[in-house]
Amino acid sequence: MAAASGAAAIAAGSNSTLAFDVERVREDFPILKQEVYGKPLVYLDSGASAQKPTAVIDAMREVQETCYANVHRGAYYFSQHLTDRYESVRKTVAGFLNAGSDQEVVITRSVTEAINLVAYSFGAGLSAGDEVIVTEMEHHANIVPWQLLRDRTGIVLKVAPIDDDGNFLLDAYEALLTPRTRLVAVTHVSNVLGTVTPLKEIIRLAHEAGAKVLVDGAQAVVHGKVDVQDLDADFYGFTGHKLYGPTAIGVLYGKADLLKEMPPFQGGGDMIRSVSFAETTYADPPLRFEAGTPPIVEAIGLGAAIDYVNAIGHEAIAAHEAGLLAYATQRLQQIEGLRIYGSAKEKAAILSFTMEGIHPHDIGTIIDREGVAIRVGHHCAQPLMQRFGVPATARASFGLYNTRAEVDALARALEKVKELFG
Ligand code: 7TS
Repeated sequence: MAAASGAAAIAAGSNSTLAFDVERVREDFPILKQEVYGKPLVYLDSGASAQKPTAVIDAMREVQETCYANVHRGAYYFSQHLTDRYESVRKTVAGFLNAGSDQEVVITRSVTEAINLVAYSFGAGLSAGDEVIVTEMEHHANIVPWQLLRDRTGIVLKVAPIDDDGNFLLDAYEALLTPRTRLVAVTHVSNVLGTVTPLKEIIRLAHEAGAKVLVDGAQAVVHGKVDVQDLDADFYGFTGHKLYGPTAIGVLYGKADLLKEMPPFQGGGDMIRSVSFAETTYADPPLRFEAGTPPIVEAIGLGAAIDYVNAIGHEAIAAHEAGLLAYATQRLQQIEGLRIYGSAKEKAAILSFTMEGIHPHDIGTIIDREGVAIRVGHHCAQPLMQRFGVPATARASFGLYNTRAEVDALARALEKVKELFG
């Protein structure tokens, strides 16, 4: 696989945190040179989807230009070669999450698909009266699959609360656990509040109650190192496009003993051992859960994205983003009438806010003309919006390529919004 050009962002020396150079990182992302409305692009929507470095774009092009074929079926060179590369991405992901084995890594098309897979397949072992706990700050992707399961089987869905700052309330959660709790489905990082949930405690308490835990890691793998063995997570899902990789690729990590007992999610090629009209037997995991031609090129892109992030280093990225978050919080707090949602003790670089008397959509539209791209709306977390009594918020989310100058551009643009509405 092409060497990550992110290595360019690391100067000589062993301490990658000190060596992080955001201007050099930005060179890796061609789109950041674009202008919109004659203004430099200030991209503050990485929480929705991150921009792609040249290493990812090149890896996907290289595969399609030089060795493309279908995987897992060809007797010929290119198919075998690409099968090896596809399977090596499984190893890259296993290393990235510190999974015990690459056979615990299921390649999916998104974290949404990963969660639906667990809801359908693990959920097949649940029956009426069994309980699943989610939290108030879940993305719809970690709510609706459980409601569909509830409709199919009669499980009981419980909701663990948060406080007004967005902190996860461990005691209230513990009180929800019962002998009927079979699964806790919880986000690692809230896509609206930035809250980092106390996962180790959540998982320990769930296990004490005999329940398994599925973690939605969509916003977490981007901001810091994840170690599924240290967490003792039973399932952990994430999505490629927020991790500087392509769309239509995701991952489900699952403990081997759990995956082994789970029935297939979808039927088709690749997931079988043998098929006859009388009876079909299924492949072992992870292929049992990868029906049909997989997202081959996208998997190669994900592998390149992980190599890129690894080359820069999680510590360096986390330190850079923590600095941006602190600076942005301080800048935005100076704007009169601006309210920030989410000030949890541990927080990732996501800033949701409203401005008194101004609809978030107006904020988004006006600052767009200044070249500043943020997300406005309910962020696919309508129950969380209801929790805070707002229909929508504006949200700036930061990636490894963002700068303090861009935070200043955001603050200036928001001051303009105020002037217009003042
Ligand atoms: N879970 C969380 C925590 C997310 O933030 C998102 C996407 C998803 C699941 C779904 O990811 P997908 O790749 O399967 O679609 N979040 C957002 C967002 O915050 N703005 O746009 C998409």
